[in-house]
Amino acid sequence: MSVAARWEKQGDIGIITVDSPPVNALSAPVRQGIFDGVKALDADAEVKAIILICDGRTFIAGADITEFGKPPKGPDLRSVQETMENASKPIIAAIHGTALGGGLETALAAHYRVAVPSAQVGLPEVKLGLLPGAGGTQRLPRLIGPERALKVIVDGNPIKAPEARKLEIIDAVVDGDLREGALDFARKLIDRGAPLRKVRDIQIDASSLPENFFADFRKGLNKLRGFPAPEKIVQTIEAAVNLPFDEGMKVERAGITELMASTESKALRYMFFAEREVAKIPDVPRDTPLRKIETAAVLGAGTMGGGIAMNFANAGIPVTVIEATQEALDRGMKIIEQNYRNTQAKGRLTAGQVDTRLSLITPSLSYDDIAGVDIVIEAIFENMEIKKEVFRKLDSICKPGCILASNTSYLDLNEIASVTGRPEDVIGLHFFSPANVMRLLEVVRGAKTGKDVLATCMALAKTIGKIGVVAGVCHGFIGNRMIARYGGEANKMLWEGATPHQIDSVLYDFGMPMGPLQMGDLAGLDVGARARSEFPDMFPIDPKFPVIADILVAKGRHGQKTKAGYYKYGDDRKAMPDPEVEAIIAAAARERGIEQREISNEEIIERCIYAAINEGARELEEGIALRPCDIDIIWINGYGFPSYRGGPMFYADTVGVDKVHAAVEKYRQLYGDRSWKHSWLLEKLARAGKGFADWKDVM
Ligand code: T1G
Repeated sequence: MSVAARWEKQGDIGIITVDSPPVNALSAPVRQGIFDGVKALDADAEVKAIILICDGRTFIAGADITEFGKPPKGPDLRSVQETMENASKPIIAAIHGTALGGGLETALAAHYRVAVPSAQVGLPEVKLGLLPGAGGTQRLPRLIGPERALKVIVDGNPIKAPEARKLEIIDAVVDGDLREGALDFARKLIDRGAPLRKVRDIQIDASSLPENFFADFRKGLNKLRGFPAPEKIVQTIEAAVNLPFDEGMKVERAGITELMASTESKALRYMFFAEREVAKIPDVPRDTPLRKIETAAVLGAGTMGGGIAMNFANAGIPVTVIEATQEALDRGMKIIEQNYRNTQAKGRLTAGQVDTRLSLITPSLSYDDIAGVDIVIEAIFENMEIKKEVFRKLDSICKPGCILASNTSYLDLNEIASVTGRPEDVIGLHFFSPANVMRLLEVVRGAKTGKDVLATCMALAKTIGKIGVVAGVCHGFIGNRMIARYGGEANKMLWEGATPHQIDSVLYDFGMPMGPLQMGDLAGLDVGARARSEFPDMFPIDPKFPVIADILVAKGRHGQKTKAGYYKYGDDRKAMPDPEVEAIIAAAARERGIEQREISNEEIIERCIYAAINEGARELEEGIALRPCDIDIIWINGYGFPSYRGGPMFYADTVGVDKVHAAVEKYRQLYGDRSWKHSWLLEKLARAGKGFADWKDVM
């Protein structure tokens, strides 16, 4: 008997209990334990039925993702399932927590399934770039029909137990103690001599499918750029409809084998663990005591401040919003309400929920109203002197222990903290716009930020539905410092002859949600131009390549809002290439003696993406980023870098760090050190033939 799964008898009912924290994933010992338990109990003449149940927080949450890509050990999952399905007595899967992926597939190989009301079941493999590889694509369509099954598997989201009961994925929802409920269910099966119902034997009536069902479904897949799994899933469901079970299983096997080896799936599996890794701060123990955060305040009711306040209200935390004037406060509150009403109109919130959230947001003009809150987040002008003044005030008004956070995107947090008497309570919480939508939160750790403050803010990130990533203090922290290189190279290539449409198209095809120039038009070119003119030292400009956007703004081309920026826009706000812009740039280039040339698509990728990778490598050297996966999480959740490429640092490994390094060296020779500053880490990895996955080996 393996420690991962034990078995016992209670009267004439056998019970196999899986006990493999944290989520009872189907590791080799778990598979071996279930396999041996079924064999032993099936051979025991006294046993009339067998229950498969799990200890801990959940039923089996899937295959053990950490085993992927490693040589298989012990019986594979399909062998375990065959042993279950061919047992001589009924097997009942008793589900709590989440039965996901291989966990649900194991349950589908049982003859019956019961679950507690709070349980959820699902086949989320598509989110890992995979498809259910243990019969899920063949059994689920037999249980709930191919149409529903296809949607469930391509969607990948869990189904709550009551809904799963309706769909007949489970046979009973048991109230109270799951084990007792399962035993009771088993006894009833024995008493009524219930059949050994095998899901694989259920026939699918292909005639019930709407005409052209699969073809029509495929049309909806086009928006899933770069993800091969959904198409493969369609093929397996077609096989379930058209082929015998065992033939369909071969199609499934071929599909998952191909997907498992794909870069897209490796990237998504990497992201799965990366999202969890970034929550771990090497020098901050997991059990660091947290400060309570039961009330909050936000300074500034502008776009950022309003969005930040909504995050707290959404999490049920009362939040006071402070503004300098009644007019600004009223405007801010109006925008907040409008945002909620828009969500309500889309059916994602009820009127009652909106009212509840609005009731949690209190507008105020007085700092006195926030003297007792647990955390204050300053979201006002990006101006150091103004921020210092505000933090002096907060330091004098806020209660001891209150966390004083700045939403600054660029400024030196240590300098802000230095004007307070409590630098250990000062931290940066850099939200990405729109703050109530974007999942990313850069948690900027000052030199004196307390470990408990850091741990509290990382936990708060999770509470308000964000992914918190720790960043050190530097100009632009992790994300914006890298995006400046990315955008800087795009700007240079405009001078050198690439068109806005070419640059944006190449980067869109690479997988970015939108090219940098179209993004600039969307945000408003005047916004960046104003920032550059007000804070020249914050946005150092390469004198050889001034910012084209400033030239366009000077000509009244502010972007979408003026129907002209890098592109021209009709009433439909569709970006159309504008020969006038190309002429403006060409003329400016001639004036500056910059020779224009044909620029290849490959050069655009290298110069924008590799410049960012090089900057990311430098951030690792400086300790600004804790790990390459932190950088990748930031880019995927803050800038829409394609998840199927795993983030810029993961992407560098797939390209080959030596290739990236060679290109960086080439561009440094051509353009100097400004955007291509030397990274000894990149160089060391390249020379060692290693990737960022092994960066610690060379640090
Ligand atoms: N394998 C290995 N480790 C896993 C794991 C898994 N499947 N799921 C979670 N963990 C680890 C996770 O890394 C973390 O570790 C800890 O467990 C707690 O996880 C054949 C091929 C179950 C809903 O995709 O969705 O089956 O950081 O922080 O928020 O067809 O984990 O503590 O060291 O997420 O309470 C399909 C993935 C696999 C489910 C729990 N299954 N897991 O959420 O905890 S592929 C999945 C989850 C497959 C078959 C195919 C969630 C959860 P650490 P957590 P949580």
